[in-house]
Amino acid sequence: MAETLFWTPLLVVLLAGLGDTEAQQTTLHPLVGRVFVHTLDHETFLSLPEHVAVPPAVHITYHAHLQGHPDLPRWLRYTQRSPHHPGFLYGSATPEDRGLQVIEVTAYNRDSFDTTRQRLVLEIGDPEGPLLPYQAEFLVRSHDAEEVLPSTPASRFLSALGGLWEPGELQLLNVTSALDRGGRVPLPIEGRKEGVYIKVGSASPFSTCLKMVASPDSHARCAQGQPPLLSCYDTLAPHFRVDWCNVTLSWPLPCSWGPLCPASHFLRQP
Ligand SMILES: *[C@@H]1O[C@H](CO)[C@@H](O)[C@H](O)[C@H]1NC(C)=O
Ligand SMILES: CC(=O)N[C@H]1CO[C@H](CO)[C@@H](O)[C@@H]1O
Repeated sequence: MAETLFWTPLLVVLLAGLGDTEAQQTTLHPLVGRVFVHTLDHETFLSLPEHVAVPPAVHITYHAHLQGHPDLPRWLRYTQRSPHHPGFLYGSATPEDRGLQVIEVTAYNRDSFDTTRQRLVLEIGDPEGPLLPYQAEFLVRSHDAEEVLPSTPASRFLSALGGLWEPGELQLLNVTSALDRGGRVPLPIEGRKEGVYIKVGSASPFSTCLKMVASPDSHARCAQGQPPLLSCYDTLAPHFRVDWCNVTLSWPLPCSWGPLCPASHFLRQP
């Protein structure tokens, strides 16, 4: 009896396969200048009956492109750790992307060779709420992009970062794999990560500590291989290993922080 119970879900999976030939359609609402993450879950594409778990051995890969084009729109990237893992579409839409974009996703079952299609209708609009003029980008060396895209690690990063800002809400603006900025793929034997850039924005000003770590003095120390001027407790450690030599701040106003004002080449307007 126990055996029957064990095998039934597997059988259902084999029969269901990636059966749906009609493309499913989902509407999503990315916001201009805010990070957008859409998870391509195996569940969604397997069209399993309810309460049937995805067998751990299922291999699925995805291909996504803008309708009528071979590639994704420039702002949107695709990543997947392995065919066992979910895929992610992520990025930060620019003002030119406002409006409708239709993304076609094809899932390939690597075991059964079945394919399933899904259409994602992206209605890209402007965010509501206050402007976020204070923006900072961090290089997190301990993680790959896929590891910070799910909502739990992302909000964990934001709440840990809260200690380095004047109180106020922080929002995720952009996530970029260090590989997309010229980083190198680490050798697997090194057990190291590719690294990920995380851009955060707030309506509240930076803490003095954050201004100091991004100051020309701090960058000069880094350039000489010395530790940066981190005057506060690293609230992100040990979970997130931030490279404090690679913090970039941007804000819309002329800098009035005197010696803490970044050198002009570090100043980037949002
Ligand atoms: C997000 O990051 C990517 C990669 O660094 C960059 O090309 C893009 O302009 C950024 N988008 C926004 C809205 O900042
Ligand atoms: C990926 C990386 O390490 N980027 C930069 C981090 O900051 C140092 C010092 O400013 C630069 O030398 C790196 O290129």
